[in-house]
Amino acid sequence: MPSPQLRVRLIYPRFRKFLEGHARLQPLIQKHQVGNYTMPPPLGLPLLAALTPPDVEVQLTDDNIGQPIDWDEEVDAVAISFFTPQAARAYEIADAFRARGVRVILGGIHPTCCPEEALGHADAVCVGEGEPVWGEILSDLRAGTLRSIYRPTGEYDLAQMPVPRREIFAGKEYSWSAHLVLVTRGCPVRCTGCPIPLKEGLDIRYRPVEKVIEDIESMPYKQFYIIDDTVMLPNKRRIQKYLLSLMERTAGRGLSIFLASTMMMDPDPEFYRKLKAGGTSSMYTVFGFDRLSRRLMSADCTAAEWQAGIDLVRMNEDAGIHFFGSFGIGTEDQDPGVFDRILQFTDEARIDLAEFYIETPFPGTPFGMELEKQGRILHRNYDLWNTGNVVFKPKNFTEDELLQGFLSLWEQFYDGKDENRTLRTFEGVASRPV
Ligand code: B12
Ligand code: SF4
Repeated sequence: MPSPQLRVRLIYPRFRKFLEGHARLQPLIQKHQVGNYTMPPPLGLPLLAALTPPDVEVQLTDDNIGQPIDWDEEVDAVAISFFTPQAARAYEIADAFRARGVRVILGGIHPTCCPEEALGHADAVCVGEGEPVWGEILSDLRAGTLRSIYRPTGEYDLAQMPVPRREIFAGKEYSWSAHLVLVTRGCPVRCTGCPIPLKEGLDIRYRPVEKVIEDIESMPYKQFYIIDDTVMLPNKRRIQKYLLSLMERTAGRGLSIFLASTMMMDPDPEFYRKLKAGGTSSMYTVFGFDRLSRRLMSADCTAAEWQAGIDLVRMNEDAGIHFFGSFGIGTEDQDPGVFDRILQFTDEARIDLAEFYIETPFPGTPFGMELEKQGRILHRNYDLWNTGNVVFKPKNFTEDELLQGFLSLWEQFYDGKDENRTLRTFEGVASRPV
C-alpha cells in the first residue's frame, strides 16, 4: 500500500516592525523606507521544504505580508516558524488550528529558547536545528505518533544542506526582496544579547564554498544577504580565509552582496577592497554587545577607540561598501548621554544609513537570563518584543527616557538626510515579486 499523501501548511506569522505604532515617525518611514520593510522569511521553512519528500505537499502562507490564513483548509498539520517578536501571533494561530483539530508543529529561534512555553500551544516543538529531525517529524505525523519534543542529537553537517526551496515564496510581494544565504552555523563569541551560541553551538561550522555557489547560482537574482555575521570575525587563519575564498568565486558575476557584521572587524583596508571585488555592496553592522561597540557608546570611550570605530566605517565606505549602522540602546553600561554620542559618531564617520533599536532581553541570551533573574522584565506581550519598545526596567534610564531617546535618534539622524543616499542600499531589490 502506498503511504497516504500528507498536506502540511507552513506559516510565517506577522511581527510588528520597529517603527510600527510610533505615529510621529511615519513621515520618516515614507521618505526613507527604513524601519518598516518586509522581506522573504528566514531560511528555516525553505530548507525544511527542500528536505520534504515528494509525497508530502508543503505550501507557505506568509502572514507577515498579510496573506490570508485559510482556517478551514484541510491539512494534516500546520508548521509555524518564528522568532520572539512573532511569538504572540504564532500562538494565536497555533491555538486556532488546534481548536479545529489540526496538529501543530512549532520551530525556530523562539521555540528553541522557550520549548516549554511553546509546548503549551503545540503538538510538537522542534528544539534547535530542524534538518536532522524534519523527516522523523513527518513520518511520526503520518503514523499518528508525534512526540512533543524533537531535539537533534548532534550538530548538522552543512555539507549536507540542500539548496533551500525558495519557490515557496513565489508570487509574494516584499518591500525588500533580497534572498538570504546561509554560510555558517554556530559562534564562539557569546555576545550577551545573542541566542545563536545556545541555538547552534560554540563551534563555527562552515558550509562548503562549492555548496554556497550552487545555492547562489540557483537564484534568479543577483542581490542577496549573507546572514551570518561570524564571517566578519577578524580571524585571518580560518574565517577570513573562508570568506575570501567565497569572494573569489562570487567576483565578476555582477552580484550585489549584503554582508552582516558586528564591530569585531579587521582594520585592514585591503580586506574591504577584496570584499568589494567579490561583489559586496553593503555592510549591515550591529553596534551591540561586542567590545568596541560598547566602548564607543560608553561615556569613557578613549580617543583611540573612537578613531578605531570611525576608521572601520571609512575602510568600508572607501572600498565602495555602503555602511549600514544598527545601533542598540538601553544596555547596562550606557547612560542617557548615549543618544548624543551615537549621533556624534554617525556624523563624524559620515554614516548615511542607520537604524536604532532598543536592546531586548531575548530568551536564551545571557542578557535575557540576567534580567529575568533580577525580576526586571516588565511583561511578556511578545508583540512588543520587537526592539521598538521598552520591555524591561533599564539600569541607567527611566523607561520613558529610553523610548523618547530611541524616537529622537531616528528623527535626528534622518533630519535633512537625502533619501537618494540612504536608499542606495536597497536599489534594485525594492518592491519586486519573488
Ligand atoms: C534574516 C533575519 C531577519 C530578517 C527577517 C526576515 C523577514 N521575514 O522579515 C529581518 C532583517 C527583517 C530581521 C529583523 C530583525 N531581527 Co532578525 N535575523 C535574521 C537572521 C540574520 C537570519 C534568519 C535565518 O534565516 N536563519 C537561518 C535559519 C535556517 O535558521 P532558523 O530560522 O532558526 O531555522 C532553523 C531552526 O530554527 C529550525 N526551524 C525553524 N523554523 C522551524 C519550523 C518547524 C516547524 C521546524 C520543525 C523547525 C524549524 O530549523 C531551521 C533549520 O535548522 C537571524 C540570525 C540567524 N543566524 O538566524 C536574525 C535573528 C533571527 N533576528 C533577530 C532579531 C532580534 C531581529 C530584530 C527583532 C531586531 C533587530 N534589531 O534586528 C529585527 C526585527 C525588527 C522589527 N521589529 O522590524 C534575532 C532573534 C532573537 C529572538 N529571540 O527573536 C536573531 C537570532 C539575530 C541575533 N543574533 O540575535 N531579521
Ligand atoms: S552577535 Fe554574532 S558574533 Fe555575537 S554571539 Fe551572536 S552570532 Fe556571535
